[in-house]
Amino acid sequence: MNYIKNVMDSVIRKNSNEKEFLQAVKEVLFTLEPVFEQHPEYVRAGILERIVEPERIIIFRVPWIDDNGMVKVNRGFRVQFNGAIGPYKGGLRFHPSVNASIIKFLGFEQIFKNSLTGLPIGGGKGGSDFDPKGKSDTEVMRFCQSFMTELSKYIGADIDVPAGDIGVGAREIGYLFGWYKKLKNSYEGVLTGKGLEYGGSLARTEATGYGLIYFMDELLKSNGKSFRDAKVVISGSGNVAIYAHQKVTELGGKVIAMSDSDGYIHDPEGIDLDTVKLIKEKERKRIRECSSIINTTQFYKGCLNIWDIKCDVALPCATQNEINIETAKKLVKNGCFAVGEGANMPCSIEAIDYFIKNKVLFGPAKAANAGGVATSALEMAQNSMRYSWSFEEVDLKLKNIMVNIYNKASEAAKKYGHEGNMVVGANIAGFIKVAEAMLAQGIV
Ligand code: NDP
Ligand code: 2IT
Repeated sequence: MNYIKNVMDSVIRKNSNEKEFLQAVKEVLFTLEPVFEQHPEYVRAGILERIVEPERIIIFRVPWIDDNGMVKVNRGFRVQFNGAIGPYKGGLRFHPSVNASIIKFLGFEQIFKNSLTGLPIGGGKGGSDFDPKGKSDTEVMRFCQSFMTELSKYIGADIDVPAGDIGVGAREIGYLFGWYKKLKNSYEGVLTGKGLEYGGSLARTEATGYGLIYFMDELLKSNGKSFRDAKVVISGSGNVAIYAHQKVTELGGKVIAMSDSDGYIHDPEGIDLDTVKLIKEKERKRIRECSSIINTTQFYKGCLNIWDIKCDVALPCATQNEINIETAKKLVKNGCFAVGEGANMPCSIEAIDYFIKNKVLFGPAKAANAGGVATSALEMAQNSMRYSWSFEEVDLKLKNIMVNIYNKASEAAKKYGHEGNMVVGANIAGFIKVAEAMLAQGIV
């Protein structure tokens, strides 16, 4: 369709050096063709031209003092991408690779993901090129305080509500929340992923990993398959990977490999989750340490080689572009029948096309990993009510949300002529709600 190609060309012209952002936009735009054929009013209202342009990007200096008294400077970002259906919502990533392209790709994806949850949250994302690895707790605290000193000018419980992502977990959220409260003298649900003692929601820690497995379980069941006795490979060993492992195991599957940025561990008997939790969550050490605790667990250098292992289900839960076309071919050749994206954009566009062409059951990130942000929205709801639900209540709501996302995406795929294609279905279902809200609200 010429219209979509013209919009894409203009996005390429304006953001030519932002390859991750261009990848994320391209992946969405070309799946929306059947929508624009049926909705000429979206063209007239410039919905597409508006949705690819962030409402606002804030970039700021973050100076802090390390334990040796040296001043360090990092760069902070917040992109408030689209506020049509609710306050901006999305995580903060602290990782040395963070730049405008990465934050914009994540913010763009977040618009559609948040829409799919069915909850009132707009799309946003932020972060910094700060690396929490190897820093002391006091260094991390000073960094978080400096970061929040600037960020606090732009966020609020009804404006923009950040949360965690890579490198931002319970410790960082605690420091960020404490400093916001001190600066603003206001106790509000301005962040999610908070500790249970100060306004966090039960099941938020588990939510992305559990949600991924609830979604994939639905996809597998609808195609006559299940996790029972499935051999599963999960990349990463952070928040998403750990709780995906827990739920896969509960459903009778066996997780045989996990990784971090140094390499991967393989255990044909099944990776021992308590050991991974001890090493990664508690001691903040490298995953290779697991092999010195468990005899049957072997460590191999090079994180991307994890996909050489023969598996039934692959769950990339580390970072963007972990799986390219060569890796996709290897997985298919080895008999992998399902891929679920726990991470954001872990598969390249060519890899996704290859999976779909080869009838691999594919759960795209926007749908499959939406459980985290959905539970963040449940945390916001509980904060507004000044009340909290039990673990079972939140977990049940999460499960229902994931099943609903699956149903919405499969119905949209069918309605627009791509039955069974969850990529097309998730993009279209996520897009239409935002497009309708933008149409109703006029040119803003
Ligand atoms: P964590 O920081 O808890 O864990 C990240 C894991 O991925 C670590 O094992 C890390 O290894 C590995 N990793 C990170 N970057 C790289 C890299 N460049 N190369 C290889 N390995 C890497 O983050 P999360 O588990 O929260 O996030 C994982 C993914 O899930 C991200 O894509 C995130 O955007 C996505 N996501 C997270 C949600 C959440 O609620 N937390 C919600 C939805 C999606 P190491 O320790 O060596 O750095
Ligand atoms: O990518 C994501 O959806 C997240 N990192 C979670 C965002 C959130 O606001 O909980």
